[in-house]
Amino acid sequence: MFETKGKELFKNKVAFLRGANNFDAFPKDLLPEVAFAGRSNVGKSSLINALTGQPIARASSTPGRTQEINFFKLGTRFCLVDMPGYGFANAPVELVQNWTQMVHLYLRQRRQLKRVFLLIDARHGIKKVDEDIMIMLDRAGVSYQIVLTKADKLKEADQKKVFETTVASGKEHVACYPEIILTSSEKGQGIPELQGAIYQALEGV
Ligand SMILES: Nc1nc2c(ncn2[C@@H]2O[C@H](COP(=O)(O)OP(=O)(O)OP(=O)(O)O)[C@@H](O)[C@H]2O)c(=O)[nH]1
Ligand SMILES: [Mg+2]
Repeated sequence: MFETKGKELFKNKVAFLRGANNFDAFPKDLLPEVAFAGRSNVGKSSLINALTGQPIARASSTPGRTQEINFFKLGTRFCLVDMPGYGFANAPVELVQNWTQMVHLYLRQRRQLKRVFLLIDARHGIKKVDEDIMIMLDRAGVSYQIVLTKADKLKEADQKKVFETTVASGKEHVACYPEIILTSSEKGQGIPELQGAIYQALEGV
């Protein structure tokens, strides 16, 4: 709906602002933020690169690539926030504890956070770990929108199926935004829609 406005938003110059691994290191400036959360390897960093058209966020096939909360500034307009992923097998206990503490603090207390985009791998759908995060966000009253990723790995019929199941699951959650976006960072699918949704979240329209 706001694709043109969204596209304009992304004409702002992109710069890495900082990485933070504790609450005190979060940037103090009050630019509005949108954050990307989701299981490890779901494609958060890749999606940020697709949105900005620049390889600014480090992406890799090794789960747990992003371990800090990374802030990317778009001009003086807003920040994109790349979260470390959750739920990868054999993650060291300490890492999980640090993640949980830092991410929960960020999600619950960040006043300038306008919306969380919760990424779900289209091949797998919503898993128990995702449900847990959704419940936490519902309870904290943080509004979030589901973004399905890696659509290029599915046939069209399967894309449709996972889309419908995900819409139905989203309806069970009070803080979950009803519209779901199906994306592929690889093919550019859904990127204009997501840019529009970011505009909408920032403007509150
Ligand atoms: N086919 C396909 N592969 C993708 C897509 N998006 C990401 N990938 C691949 O998935 C892997 C993980 O991508 P990342 O963007 O690093 O994932 P992440 O969610 O940031 O991972 P963590 O930082 O570990 O939490 C990489 O090998 C990407 O190339 C997509 O749209 N299509
Ligand atoms: Mg990452």
